[in-house]
Amino acid sequence: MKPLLIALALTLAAPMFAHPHPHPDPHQPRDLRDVAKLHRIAIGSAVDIASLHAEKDYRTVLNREFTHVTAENAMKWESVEPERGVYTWADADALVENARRNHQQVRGHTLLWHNQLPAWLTSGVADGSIDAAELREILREHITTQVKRYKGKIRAWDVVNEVVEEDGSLRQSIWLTHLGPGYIADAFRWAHRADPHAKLYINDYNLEWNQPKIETTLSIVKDLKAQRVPIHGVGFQGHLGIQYDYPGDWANVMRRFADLGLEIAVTELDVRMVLPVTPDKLATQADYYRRALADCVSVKACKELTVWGYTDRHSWVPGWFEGEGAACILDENLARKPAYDALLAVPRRR
Ligand code: 9MR
Repeated sequence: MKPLLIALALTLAAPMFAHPHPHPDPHQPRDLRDVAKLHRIAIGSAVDIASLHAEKDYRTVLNREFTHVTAENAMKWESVEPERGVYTWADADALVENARRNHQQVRGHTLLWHNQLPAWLTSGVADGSIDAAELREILREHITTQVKRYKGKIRAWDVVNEVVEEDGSLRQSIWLTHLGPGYIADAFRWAHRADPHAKLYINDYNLEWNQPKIETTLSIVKDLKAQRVPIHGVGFQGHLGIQYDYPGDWANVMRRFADLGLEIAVTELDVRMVLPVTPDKLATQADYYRRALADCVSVKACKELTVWGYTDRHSWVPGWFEGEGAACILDENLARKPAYDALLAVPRRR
C-alpha cells in the first residue's frame, strides 16, 4: 500500500480503536477546585497546623485542591491564649497567610465553645476567683481581640459552637450557667462590631437529623433575628458514620434555616466506618459524601462544604472512636478514595 492509502485506512479505522470519549467533558471536574467552580460553592478542609508546617505533600494537596480552609485547632481559645493575657497567634497567623497566598477563604473556628478552653479560665471559674461579671468581660475581650486581629481575612466565623444539647435544651456550659442565655446574643454582637463584614455562624453536630436540636436551634435563630442580632449562617458539622443511616432529611433541614434568611455551610464533614476498611464500606462512604454535596448544592443558600481533614493520615476519628477510622476522602498516602471521585461526579444543580 502507498503511504497515502495507509494513512487513509488508519483514519477510517480510527473510530473503532479510539477511546469512546475522545474529548473529555469540559465541565467534568478533575479536582476539588473544579467542583467548587462547577457548583459555585467553596470546598474546604480543616487544617492540621503541624502537618501544614512539616509535610510538604500535605501542604501541596491542601493548596491545590481546596478553596476554603478552617483551622482544626489553631484558633481555639486554649491555642491562642494559653495563659491569661499571653496571646500566641503564630499558628493561626501562618494558616491565614498560607490561605491568602493560595487564594483560599478562611472559616474562623471558633470563638465560643465549652471545650478547649484554657486552664486558667476554667479553673478560675471553678474556684470562684473569676466571677460572672469578670467572665463576661473576659469573653467580650476574647471575641473582640480575635475577630479584630483577622478583620477582613475571615469569610465566616463559628461564633458559637455546640450550644444545644441532644435533648434540645441549652448546653449547661460555663457560659450558660454563669452568664445566662443572653451570652449568645452578646457573642454575635461583639463579633459583628469587631468585623462588620464577616459572616457570623451558629455551628453544631447532629443538627443534620436530631429533631430537638433542630427545633431549638431554629428558635434560637428566630429569637436572635427578632432582636436584630447579627447572625448570618448555620453550620452543620456533618460528622457521619456509615454504620448509621444517612440523614435523609438533611436538605429539608437546610431549607428550614435558609427560609429564615441564613446562609448554610457544611462545616466539618467526615464519614467514619468500623475498621477494617473493605471495598463495600468505601463504596457506602463514597455515597454518603456524594449525598452530602448533592444536598448542599440542592439548596441555594448552601455556600460551603468543608471536610474535617482531607486525609486519613490526620483525622480526629481514630482517637475518639475506638475501632473506627478511615473517615476522609484521601487515604494515608494521599491517594484518592472512592469518596473523592464521588464528589467529582455530583451533577450541577444551579
Ligand atoms: O479535630 C479536633 C481534634 O483535633 C481535637 O482534639 C478536638 C478537641 O475537642 O476537637 C476536634 O474538632 C472538633 C471541632 O472543633 C468541633 N466539632 C467537633 C470536632 C471533632 O471533635
